[in-house]
Amino acid sequence: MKKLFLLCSFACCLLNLQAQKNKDYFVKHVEFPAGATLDEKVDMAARLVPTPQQLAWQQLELTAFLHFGINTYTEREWGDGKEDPAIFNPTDFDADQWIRTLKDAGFKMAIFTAKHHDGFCLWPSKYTNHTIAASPWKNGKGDMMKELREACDKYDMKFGVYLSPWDRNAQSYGDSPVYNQYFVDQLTELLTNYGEVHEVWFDGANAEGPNGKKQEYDWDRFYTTIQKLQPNAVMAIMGDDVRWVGNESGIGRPTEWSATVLAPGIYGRSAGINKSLKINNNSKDLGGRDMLAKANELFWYPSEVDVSIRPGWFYHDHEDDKVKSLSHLMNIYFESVGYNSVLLLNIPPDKRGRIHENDSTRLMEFASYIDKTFSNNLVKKGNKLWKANAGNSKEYALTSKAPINVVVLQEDISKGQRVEKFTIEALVDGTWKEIGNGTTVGYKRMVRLPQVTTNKLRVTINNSRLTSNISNVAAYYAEPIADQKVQTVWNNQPRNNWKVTSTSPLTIDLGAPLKIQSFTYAPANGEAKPEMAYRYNLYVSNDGVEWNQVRKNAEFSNIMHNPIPQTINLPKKPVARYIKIEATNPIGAPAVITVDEVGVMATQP
Ligand code: FUL
Repeated sequence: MKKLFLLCSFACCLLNLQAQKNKDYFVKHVEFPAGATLDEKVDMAARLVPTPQQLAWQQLELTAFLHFGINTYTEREWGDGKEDPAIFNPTDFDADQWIRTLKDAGFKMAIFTAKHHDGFCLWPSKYTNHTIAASPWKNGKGDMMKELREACDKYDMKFGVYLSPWDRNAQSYGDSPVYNQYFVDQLTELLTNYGEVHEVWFDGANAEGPNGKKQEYDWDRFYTTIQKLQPNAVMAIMGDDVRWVGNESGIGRPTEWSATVLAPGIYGRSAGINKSLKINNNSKDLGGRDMLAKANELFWYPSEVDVSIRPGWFYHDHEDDKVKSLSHLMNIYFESVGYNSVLLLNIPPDKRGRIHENDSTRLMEFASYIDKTFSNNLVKKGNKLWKANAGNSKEYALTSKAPINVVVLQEDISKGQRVEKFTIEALVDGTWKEIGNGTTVGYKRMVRLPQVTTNKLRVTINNSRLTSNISNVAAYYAEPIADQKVQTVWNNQPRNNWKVTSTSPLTIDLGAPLKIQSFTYAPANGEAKPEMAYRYNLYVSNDGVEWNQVRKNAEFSNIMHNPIPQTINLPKKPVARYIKIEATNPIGAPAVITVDEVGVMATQP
């Protein structure tokens, strides 16, 4: 008996030790001990976790890039550094409009090209004359980074900076220590004078300096400068917190390991490691078992998908009609955010210094579509943590029998990325039918499926590294997106329930209280008319008596020249039965808007 007791205690002790071991996490980096077996490597890989900064960054999901600078005025994508600052003269620079638009579109951080490869600085750097101080904008007295900072503060938007290491204007470029000092000085200005910075983006593009010498960057020094001045910032691309997905087309990987064997380019040893593993940012598999077997180190180095809403990164007039369609943008969204990545979508402000109407209209459509699709999760209790071992399944009831075509899975990555293979089944006519499968999950995996009507799902974790922590299972119905060129869904409410209670200002009783996501003004037949609306105030009400003003002195920008539907997103989604729009035409007289020219996207409250 005593022997049995001792044996049991010993076994318990071993189990405890094992549990203890499994609780040990490695933050951001782990080196495998010499001679580690594949099983030991897999065990360690499962316990590699992000830093708090990397985790917070991943949770942003949607971030925006704003390429703006001397190229905006030259039709070029890469300036050569010889541009005359005199050409830089935005006529209507409006930081508020940039950030308000991004906020309305659901973005959580904006990254600005403080300096692109041409070396022209959007802030009055003390260390060069090639800055906005030498431009006619605000007579050389302006500071764009400061105005952008203030707008970010106003709209609670995180602030990031793109500072191109490659500088085609700096004379010292290629004279490594001198240029490195110059770069650190500029970095210090940006990271000291503009409040909190959450992402520092160092482009990988590089070229020979004017004297033919190659610039050897002092990445260690750049890195410590960031850590010292902005400890909450992640360092992207030529950094070791955020990895470039490997293309600029907005396409992620269906198998996306944040715990990856790809060594970040800024370490001296990285080129050798990546060469011996025969991998680069573009490789298909950066963290599977085959790769673990060959590797000695592993990095928490999650992927960022950067892509422009237009063909170019900078604004060009001729691309005004080439803004990506909603279906294209949604495809990008599903293959970035839905593939365990953060989307960094570039919206290049135009020559005026404003986000162009075509881009903002598309962004609002994008936001409404995402809102509409993902505000109706059909899975019950999907966010109850499920600790799944390989082979485990779990059934999830739907709120009702309904058509679905998207399933979202999430792992609690603060405990590591672990799922290696999963299957999704739906109960159809009493039998389980496989409707989807995949490999990695990570922070978020969206699986698009052929439409199926069901009231129950079964998720199986076929392969897992240790125990997977499934933090969310959700299902949605995403409406098919029709021809993008002509059709935009901007009203989803039956108009026969509506009653016009006043024509001036136009006031509509929607028939019942609704949760309003957006309001659209679509000039009849897409035509500009003298009496059309330009400036407006928008109100909502529950009783038609007390009004809540949701937009004040706003404008349907450029609607006279481009009379396409303009959508006003209402991120707070007010619940209201009445809407009222007070509008004036382009010369300030009362505008005429008919009920058929407005629409709302709304759900039941
Ligand atoms: C590239 C740059 O060369 C492009 O101009 C752009 O800034 C893009 C985000 O990164 O490497």
